[in-house]
Amino acid sequence: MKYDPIDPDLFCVNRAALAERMAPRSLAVVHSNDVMPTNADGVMPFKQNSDFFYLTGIGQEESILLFFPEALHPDDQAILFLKETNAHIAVWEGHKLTKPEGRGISGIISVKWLSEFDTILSRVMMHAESVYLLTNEHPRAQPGVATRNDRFIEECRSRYPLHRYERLAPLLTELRSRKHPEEISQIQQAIDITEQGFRRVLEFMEPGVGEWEVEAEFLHEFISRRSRGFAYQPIIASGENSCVLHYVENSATCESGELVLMDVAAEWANWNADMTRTIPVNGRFTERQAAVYQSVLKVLKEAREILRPGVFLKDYQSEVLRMMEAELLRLGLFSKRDLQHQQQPYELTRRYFMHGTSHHLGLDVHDVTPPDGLVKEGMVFTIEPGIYIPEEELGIRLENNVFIGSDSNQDLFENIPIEIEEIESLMNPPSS
Ligand SMILES: [Mn+2]
Repeated sequence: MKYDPIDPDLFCVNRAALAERMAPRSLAVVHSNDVMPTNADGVMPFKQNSDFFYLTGIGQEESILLFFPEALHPDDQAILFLKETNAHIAVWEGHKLTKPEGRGISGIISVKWLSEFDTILSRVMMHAESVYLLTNEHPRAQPGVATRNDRFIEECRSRYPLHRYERLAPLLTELRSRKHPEEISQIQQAIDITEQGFRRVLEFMEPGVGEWEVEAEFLHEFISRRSRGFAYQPIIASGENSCVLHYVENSATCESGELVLMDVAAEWANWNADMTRTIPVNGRFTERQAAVYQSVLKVLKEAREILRPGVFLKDYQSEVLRMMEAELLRLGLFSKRDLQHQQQPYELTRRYFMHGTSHHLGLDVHDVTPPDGLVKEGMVFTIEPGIYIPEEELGIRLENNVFIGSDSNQDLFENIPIEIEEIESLMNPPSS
C-alpha cells in the first residue's frame, strides 16, 4: 500500500461511537462508491465513499459493511463484504484485498465475500427492527447520479417493506465533524506534503512561467511524497484570474508585477489539506498589493481567535464581515458615507469578499456540516478570507486549516510561510 498503515483502532472506535447512537435492535448497511465510467471502457480514478471509509478504513470498490451491534451472535455484529478476487482480476487489475487483509485494515473479525451478502442480510434482518441506510445529506450536495447506497435503499425497501428505515447521515455527520487525534495526524500529513509543494513553488516562481507549470510543480512534489495527488482541482490564478473564485483553467502566463493566487493542496490516505497562498510573480509585493495582503492576513488571524467552541458559524461569519468592512474602508474601497447608503448590512463588503470564511475539513474537502452550525472542540475548519478587486486585477486569498482545541485553537499550518517578509526572502534567496 502507498500509505503507511492506519491503526485499525480508529475504525473500531468509530464503529463503537456509531453503535452508541443507533436505536435498539437496529442495523446499518453502508456501501462503497461506484467506479464511475467515462467513455468507451474508461473509468474515473476511484474515490471511496467517505462514510464507508470512516467506518472500515477500506479503500476498495464493491465493498459493503453490515453493522448490527446487538446481533445475537458476535460474528454478526460487524461483517465486511469484499469482492472475491481471481486469477483474471489479479493479472488485469492487480492485487485485491484478501480476507485477512480486510480484517487487518478494518479490525472487523468477520470478513465475507460479496456473493454471501444477500443470504446473510436475509438472516440478520429477521432479528432487526430498524435499518439505517445512507444518503448524501451535505447541504451543497449535487444530486443527479444514484450511488450504490441510493440503489440499495430502493432494493432493501422493496425486499423488506415492513422494517422501519432510518437516516444514517445525521449520525455520521455528527461523529465525523469531531476528529479523533489519529485523524488530525493524517490531516497534518496532508498539510506537510502541501507545505513541501508550496516551498518548491516559492523557488520556482518567476515571470514568464505558465500557471500550468506551477500546477505541475505542486503535483510533482505531492506524488513524489506518496500522495495520490491533489485534494481538489487546483486553482492557479495569476493577475485578473485571481478574481475568478473557481478559476481552474490554469492556462495563463504569470507576468511580472502580478500576484498569483494558488488554492491547491494534497490528499493523504483519504484525508485532505486545503491551502490558499497568494504570492508576487516577481518575488516582491508592490505597496498596494502588500497593503491588501496585510488586510487579508489580519482578518485571518483575528478570525482564528474567535472561531471557538460554542460559537455559531453564522455569528462568526457576521463578525468576520465586520472585521473585513473595517479593512476595506482603510484600503479606500469605499467610504463611511457609502456605508450609510447600503440597502443591506455588509452589502459593499460582500462585493469584495463574496464567499464564506470557513468550512469543515476532513475526509472530504468540504467535509460533513452539522445542521446546528455550532463550533465544537475537536472540529477542523479552514479559515480563508479574501479580498477581490477586479478593477485592480488584484485578488488575494489566504487559507489555513485550524484544529479547535479545548484551551486554544491549533493552526495546523504553523510551518507554512504566510508573512510577507518570509515569502519575499524565500523567493529572493541571497545569491552565493
Ligand atoms: Mn477551502
